[in-house]
Amino acid sequence: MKILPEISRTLSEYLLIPGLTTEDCTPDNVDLGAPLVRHRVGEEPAIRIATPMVSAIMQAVSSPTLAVALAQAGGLSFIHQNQLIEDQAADVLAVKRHKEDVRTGETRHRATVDGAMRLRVGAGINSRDFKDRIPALTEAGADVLCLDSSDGYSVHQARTLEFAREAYGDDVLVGAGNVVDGRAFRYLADAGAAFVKVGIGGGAICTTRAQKGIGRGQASALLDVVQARDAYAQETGAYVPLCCDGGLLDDSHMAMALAMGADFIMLGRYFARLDESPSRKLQIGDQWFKEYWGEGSRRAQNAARYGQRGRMVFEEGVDGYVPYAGSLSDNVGRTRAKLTSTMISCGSTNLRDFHRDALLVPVSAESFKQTGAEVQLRHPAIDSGQ
Ligand code: RVP
Repeated sequence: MKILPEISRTLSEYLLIPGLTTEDCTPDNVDLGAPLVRHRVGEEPAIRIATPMVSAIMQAVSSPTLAVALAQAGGLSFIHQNQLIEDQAADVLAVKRHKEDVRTGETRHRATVDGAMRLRVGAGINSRDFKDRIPALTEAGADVLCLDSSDGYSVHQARTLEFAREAYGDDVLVGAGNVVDGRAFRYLADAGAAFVKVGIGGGAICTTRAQKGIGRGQASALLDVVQARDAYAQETGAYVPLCCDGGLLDDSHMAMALAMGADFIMLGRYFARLDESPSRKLQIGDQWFKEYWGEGSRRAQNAARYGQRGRMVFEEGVDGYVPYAGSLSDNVGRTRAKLTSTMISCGSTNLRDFHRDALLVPVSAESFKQTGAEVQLRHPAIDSGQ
């Protein structure tokens, strides 16, 4: 047994200190583009995204409708793998058939598209039926795949990556994860992962930490893995992008994750709240909600993701509701504006500079109290003295 000397920290425990904002730091000059897949340092990756946001590999999140809207907004979806192979392949095909959507001038230079101007889409896979699922998804036109597991530091993931590499070489790109430390990153990078996903236990609907005692604060996990990624790039010349996955409660957490070195962000709750997510919208009192459930919940029955056999013996996720938040394009547009504004304050015009120059500071418990000082928000009933 060994205990790490540092405390496990979350993204809320840091703030960014502004850097010098120069004339170049204007909204039009800020590039939020990120590499999605492994590439040689100094070269272009096979896939870039203009908006560093991808949707979680979840039943309640990544449907073809959401995938189309997110690709049009410059991000990318991963169609969930908790369904029959033929159904998932049909979902992928449905997105790839949206070719005509990107012909219009406005969306063209922002949208995430392939060489034939078809929208790009990703798909989840697992380390059990990969020998059948990978060929079917590839045939359907998936641009990138991602191993979907709560704990990716496993020989099963390495074998899946090896199968993809031997069967398809560089033609099939497979991300792996999730991990929370540098050792696990290195293992998956050596096994050929196209990108590595970071985060265990931080998801809004996740109970893994309580059920199994496994996980790590997202900031600590990310900082450790970022160091390993940079060392790996120096040593091998291969840059393996990092995806920060789960537990991002507000837009400032996205800025923090990107500042700490994440290349892009995976979100479940954020997208589940929107019109385009596949879950039911319902009214409770005078408020609208959308359903949102974890892949580790009894409802999802995603045993493959949690290494359980057959029906799930115990749950690692909950089934609930999140406040409805409107359309994807409005929300992603607002988030992009906030990230742009943060980067301008920090004096960066692209994510690579942001990674290099961001100055972060841990905050004390007292600072939290000050931020949360109680102010009664204005309300018509108070204003009218009723
Ligand atoms: P969030 O964005 O906080 O909703 O988190 C989404 C992430 O949570 C997913 O990408 C996945 O890694 C994780 N997840 C999904 N289901 C569960 C669960 O049931 N425990 N966790």
